[in-house]
Amino acid sequence: MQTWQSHPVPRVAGTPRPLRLFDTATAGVRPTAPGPTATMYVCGITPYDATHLGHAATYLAFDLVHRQWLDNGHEVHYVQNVTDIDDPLLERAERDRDDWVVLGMRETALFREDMVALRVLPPREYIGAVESIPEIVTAVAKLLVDGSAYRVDDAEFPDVYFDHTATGRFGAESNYDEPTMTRFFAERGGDPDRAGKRHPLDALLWRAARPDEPSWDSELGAGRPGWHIECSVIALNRLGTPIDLQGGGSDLIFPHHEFSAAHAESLTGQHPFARHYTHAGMIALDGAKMSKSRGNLVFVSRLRADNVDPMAIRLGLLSGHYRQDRSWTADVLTEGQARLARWRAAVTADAGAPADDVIARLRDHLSNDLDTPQALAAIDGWAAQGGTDPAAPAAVRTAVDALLGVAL
Ligand code: 5CA
Ligand code: ZN
Repeated sequence: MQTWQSHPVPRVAGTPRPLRLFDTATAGVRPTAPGPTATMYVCGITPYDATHLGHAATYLAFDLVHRQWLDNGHEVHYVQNVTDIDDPLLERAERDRDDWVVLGMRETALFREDMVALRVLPPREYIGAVESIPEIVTAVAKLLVDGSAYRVDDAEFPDVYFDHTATGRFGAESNYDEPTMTRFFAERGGDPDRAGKRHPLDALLWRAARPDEPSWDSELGAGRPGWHIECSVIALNRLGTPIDLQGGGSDLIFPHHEFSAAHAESLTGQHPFARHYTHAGMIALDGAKMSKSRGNLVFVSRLRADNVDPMAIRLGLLSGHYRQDRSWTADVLTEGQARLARWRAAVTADAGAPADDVIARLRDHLSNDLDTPQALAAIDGWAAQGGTDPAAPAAVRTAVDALLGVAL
């Protein structure tokens, strides 16, 4: 898949701070410690609808991780997938009498445009599930050989499942107990009642071809991939293991990231798959979780079409902490717009308060588990202060550009 357009990230004067980030597996804020090249895999969209502000907030959180690592002098090898074949895509295409391939291409193109407008730095590799099928088949075949995977006893549809006990570490990523796992598995795309599974929690690796569904010929028989194995394989084959970070929204903690870790750990024999599993909170609209099934979605593309400045959207989403479930409201956008105007006035003034101190505080807050509310407050304080240093406005503008991704 084609990734989206990048933009230069300026260097910021002063001393960077190593990034500390919350890790779901160890349930605490820990330092990230990448080598010269930091490796990050963030789960991409399932392109059956336009990008809403919940998706955008999640990609913005990992864009800040990307920027903190760049500030610390690391290269960042960032990989993201597109789930361009899965049940929700097929269901939407059927509902709308659309072609599932065209639907996926159209929504992915719109997503790229939204990401460019929001100034989200692109992944180095942007990989679709469909183009990865040969890699996925090889991995599933390996899991079958070593006994981590099995076929259900069904002559018509001999689907392949992953035995969730294969690594002996299941639960290490989410730390959920079995009742919680059982509930989320059923709610989030799992099939606990599929006849022939060894255990209700076992996850689909390869779905044998059904009439009227797309399928691909392979050594496993004709079929299509399950969801979690897609992310394990795309990440492993490009980034190796362990990766520095696997990211997504908190609705991916279980089953998706638990299984993508378990699949990867079975394939490599190494633990952990990721040094950090980091999850963004859910964005709601006026108090109700923004979700496609509820239909209460605010699309980035809709706001752009209404001439809302994407930098005001960015500031609105960053005004809350990335891990906090929070609401998008008209006020959040209005405040984002007002803040953008104040900051623009301050960085185009002839002079301002000295920049060193505010840039140091910006770095301190961002390196502390991406504390954007405090980071934004630090810039607010500087902008309100005024001063006589003629070099300060340009220096703050550069720091806000590089570290917060906001073009003033
Ligand atoms: N393709 C899979 C991941 S491999 C998927 O979950 N796609 S998605 O389109 O449903 O979601 C894309 C990303 O947006 C995921 O990280 C998901 O956790 C996140 N996301 C979805 N809804 C929200 C929301 N309301 N608030 C914050 N993030 C959200
Ligand atoms: Zn994923």
